Formats: sequence, structure tokens, C-alpha cells
Amino acid sequence: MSFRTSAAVATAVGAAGLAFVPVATATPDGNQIVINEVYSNGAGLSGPYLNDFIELYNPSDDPIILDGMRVIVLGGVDDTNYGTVELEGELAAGDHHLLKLKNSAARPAEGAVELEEFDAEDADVRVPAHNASILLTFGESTLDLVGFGVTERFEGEAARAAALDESLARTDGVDTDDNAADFTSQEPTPQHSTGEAEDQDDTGELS
Ligand SMILES: [Ca+2]
Ligand SMILES: [Ca+2]
Repeated sequence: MSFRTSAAVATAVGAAGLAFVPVATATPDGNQIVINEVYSNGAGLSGPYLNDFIELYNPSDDPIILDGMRVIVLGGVDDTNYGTVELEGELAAGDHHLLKLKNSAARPAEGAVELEEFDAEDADVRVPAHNASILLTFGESTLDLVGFGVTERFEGEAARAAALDESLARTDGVDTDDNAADFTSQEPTPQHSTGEAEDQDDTGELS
């Protein structure tokens, strides 16, 4: 007799590529770090920032230790690994953590700027512009997953890729485990840690 539970779970997120990627668990209580914004147009001709970036958010009421967490960037079409960022430190309740990624702009848009304030930097990691999946993991667990464009890895339904001068951002930090419902293309708002708990208003701006 064999038990296929694990295999079925792995298949649900597309088993190719990584050995095993558990299904991201819903965070209806808002008690875990979420991927809050993904800007993948650093190499584009029209984006306002030269660097790709990934912004994390702590929607909970308590500080959360980031040590041991990883952000993994995978290409959507073929699961190419675009890099992993190892997280460290602590993220206060209601605060953001900004990962500054690669500046791969060959012909940057006029007025595009380098990200000057951020929490961690990895100039070797970039996010594919149109089709990608971003995983937030801790050990063997996937805490959150965002897939956009053509990809086999997503929650619920993959989000549509952002417009060429915009980013994909989560609405109000809420994670319903449906990427298409939770993320929209909007003007980029790279937010870094302030070290203090803050509130987000309805527009995602700090208040
Ligand atoms: Ca999620
Ligand atoms: Ca933001």
C-alpha cells in the first residue's frame, strides 16, 4: 500500500523543477509575512526605478523574525531559478522590508532612479518582467507565493503581469491566497523598514 498525499500536494503547485514545494497556506488571520509588492520592470524602458524590487509586509500585530526565511524567484515558463535572497533580522508589526534587486537596465527610462533606501540588497537577482513566481519560504514550508503571467506556480489564479511602468501590489496587505484577486498593477511604492509599527491606509501608503 502506498500513500500519495504528498505527491498530490506537490502536483497542485506544479512539481517540475524544485524537489518539493508545499502549497502555501492561507493566512486569514494575517499572522505571517506576505509578499506585498513586486516590481519587475527595472530593465524596462519606461519604469520609474532602475532596480527590480520585492517588498515584504508584516500584517500581524507582533514582530516576526526573518532569520531562516528565503525569497526565491523563478521564471514562470520554465522554472528557471533567477536567484534566492536569504532574509535576516526582525520585521515590526505593520512594517515593510524592501529587497533591492538587480539593475539590468541597458537603456533606462529617462528620469528612472536607483533605489536609495532599502533593507537588503542582492544585485545578482532579478525578476522576469512578464512571467514569474516569487516564493517566500521557511525551511520546507512555503509561507507565501505570488505567480503572475504564464506560470505553473501561483495561489488560486495567477495575477496578470504589471504594466511596463508599474508594479504588482497586494491590496491592503490582505492575503486570500488568490493572486489574481489580491494583486493589481499600480504605481510602484517601494517601502522599507522604519523599525516601528505603522498603519497602512486604503491606498497602501504609509499613514
Ligand atoms: Ca498567500
Ligand atoms: Ca509598497
